[in-house]
Amino acid sequence: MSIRNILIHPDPRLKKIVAPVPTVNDDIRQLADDMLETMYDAPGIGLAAPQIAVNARMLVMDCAKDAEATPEPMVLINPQVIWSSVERSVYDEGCLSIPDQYAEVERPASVKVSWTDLDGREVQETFDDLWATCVQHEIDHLDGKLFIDYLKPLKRQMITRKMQKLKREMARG
Ligand code: K2U
Ligand code: ZN
Repeated sequence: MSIRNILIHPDPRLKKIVAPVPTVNDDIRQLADDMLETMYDAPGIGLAAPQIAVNARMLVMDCAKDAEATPEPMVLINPQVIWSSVERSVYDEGCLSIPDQYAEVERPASVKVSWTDLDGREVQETFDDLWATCVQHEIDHLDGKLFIDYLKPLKRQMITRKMQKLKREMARG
């Protein structure tokens, strides 16, 4: 188990369309463990493999938000949206790769997703509310898309400049 470094935008590794996971093996199970540990440590409610610089089509999430709730960790390998609702919802999104920046993003309110689980079984589930927003946000990461790509160019540029400044300050230590 290890906590991995989370890439900060702008970074070309966050813009890549990542490769499917060929087989679910112990390396993938170890990666899922590291991703969940990294997500809970952030803290976050979702994390996609490219955010920790791993070129693998997989994501983890646990949107059981309140602290008392029993954790509901999910690992989705090679996820695909197979149905989206006509209804849309707006959520004030953030991103662990774009710290402290939030903006309203509109997405389908409900999505049906199919994926392979850690036992190599095909699973399908319909997500609503925050789970729907989160799973779409994470699947976007696997296609090199960030929530700021849904914003107007000026707003996106402003956020990117803030992140470039943050990275310069982090580099100075
Ligand atoms: O992918 C990520 O960077 C983790 C995202 C997942 C997420 C973004 C927007 C809306 C839902 C999920 C977040 O940074 S996790 C932090 C967080 C925590 C509670 C509510 C929203 C976002
Ligand atoms: Zn994100």
